[in-house]
Amino acid sequence: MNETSGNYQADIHDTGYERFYLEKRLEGSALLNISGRKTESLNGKWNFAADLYDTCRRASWYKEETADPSGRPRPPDWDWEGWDRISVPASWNMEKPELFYFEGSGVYTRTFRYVPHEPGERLHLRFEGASYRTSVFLNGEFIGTHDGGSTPFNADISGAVREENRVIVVVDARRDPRRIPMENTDWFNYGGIYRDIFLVRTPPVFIRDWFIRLVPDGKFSTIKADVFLSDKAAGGKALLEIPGLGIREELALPGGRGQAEFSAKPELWSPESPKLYDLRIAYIPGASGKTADTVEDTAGFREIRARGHEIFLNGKRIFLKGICVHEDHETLGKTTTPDIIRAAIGHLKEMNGNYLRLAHYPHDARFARIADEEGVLLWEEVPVYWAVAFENPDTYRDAENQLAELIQRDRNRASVIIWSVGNENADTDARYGFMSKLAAKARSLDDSRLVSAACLINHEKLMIEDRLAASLDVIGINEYYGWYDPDFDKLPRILANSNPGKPVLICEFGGGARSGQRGTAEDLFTEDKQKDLYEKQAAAFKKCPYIAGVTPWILYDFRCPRRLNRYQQGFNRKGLIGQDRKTKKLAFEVMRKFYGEMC
Ligand code: GCB
Repeated sequence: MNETSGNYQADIHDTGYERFYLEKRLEGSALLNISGRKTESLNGKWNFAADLYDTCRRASWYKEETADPSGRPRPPDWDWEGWDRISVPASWNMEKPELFYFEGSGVYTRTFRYVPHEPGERLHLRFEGASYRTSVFLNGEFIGTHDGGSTPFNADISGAVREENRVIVVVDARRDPRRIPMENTDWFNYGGIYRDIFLVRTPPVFIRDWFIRLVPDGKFSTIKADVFLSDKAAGGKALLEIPGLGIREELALPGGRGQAEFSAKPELWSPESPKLYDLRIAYIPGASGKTADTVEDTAGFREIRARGHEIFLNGKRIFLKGICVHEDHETLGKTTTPDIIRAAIGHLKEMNGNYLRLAHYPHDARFARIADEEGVLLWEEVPVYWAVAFENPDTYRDAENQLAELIQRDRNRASVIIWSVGNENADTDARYGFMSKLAAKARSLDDSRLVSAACLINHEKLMIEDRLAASLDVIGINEYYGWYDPDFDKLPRILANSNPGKPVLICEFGGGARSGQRGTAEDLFTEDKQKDLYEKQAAAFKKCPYIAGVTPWILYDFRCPRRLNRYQQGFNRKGLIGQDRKTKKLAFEVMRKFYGEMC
């Protein structure tokens, strides 16, 4: 009992209770590259409670205290085993009708058994994605908190794990103006542990990450490799082998990391020929030459560069024929599967496309892996979307961390050619500082890709104008002429007025159409109007020399609480295919034809 307040539970007066949970962070700097490691899945049914008032964290339920500090018994308000069961991974909104609109804290719990396989091994708990703020507890101990709804994170739980374990995960999906994204977005706010969760065993000192790429010098003959150990105090060497190229290179690892460049003549990766090589990295700590850790991965070698107003893949000019896609499924929400990813890639190829914009946040890690195999180029982005709290340093830290986690996760994927640092943000000094710093961060983590963002048009001068462009390699433009601005003729004028000096990607255009709704080219939400708009857009793009690619908005209709008219019914209907991910609208054929004609 709290004597001063006279209440039974002091926590009910503690408005700053969350501070404690923000002191220990699970962040990108500790992100483990799990490629080639054996994982033990914790997917399945977990006990779950919707904890609208965040009482698990306020009242420290994870401590499982059934007495107050004076020893007086206290009735517990939780009931782990008595709670409902819910699937992991899943967007909780899709699990039960009463959770459809739930945006609070959800408490997940389960038990697991752990028996070490090797003396001194470390055990990591790995999340591929949970939205948005995730606090992790094991056996009564607070492990750490992660912010960001779409990037992976892991916690070293070696100090807290036992043979029989209870893990508790609190996922808070509230929308908040300080978060990335902020509280207003044009998509549905799915919550929960919606991607895989598993355990990973490593040796005491292990290979935490690596980065292998072709040096982008136009010669296609130098490979650069970085290897990062878990421990900065560790040394020794790494042996990197790429058998398909006859490569066996040693990297010294002073201070826990090493870098090397070596000559090679790889067969280049491209959409037409997505050649991947197997690679293996062994960590050899001491003079005995004994291997302490090994990882395996695949790598494609390709060069992407921007020069003048063109983009070059492996030295050849390329027009990026793409489409945007959200991670949104009618029955699974934000949870995805390899089949769903392959089907989206199938639709892109049917459209004669070679490129996807994964909007507006990092998609499932398997997307880029499958794109590597299938030969699809990718734009990946962080949800620095609309009116982010650009002046808030904590918001910047969150955005930068999400960017770092995305880049570390996917920088070994040849398919990824562009990092985007944001979408349609109003031009203020704070936004300029925030986003140019993010662009610099992207470059510091990756010297082998292009950096972009969806930039701005000056609607008075009718030209592409955004001071952020100076920090980017490629200028992205979203334009909705013929839809939000019904005066389509502004588009050709804008394209003629502008002299961007860099390649421009039209990273959005489009209009809404409900599947099967017919009418004339004047009737809103008909397939006929959408088709007409696409025809006009395609004709304007063909005449513009500096457009290096386009990604219409969007491949599939997607759920969106802002879209409530009779045609939309809770969905953004700008898809070229309906929400069933099957029914094509008339404009699909327009894009198929346009891409078929573009080289
Ligand atoms: C945009 C946004 C996208 C929206 C789209 C729309 O410019 O970038 O997230 O969904 O427009 O449909 O209005």
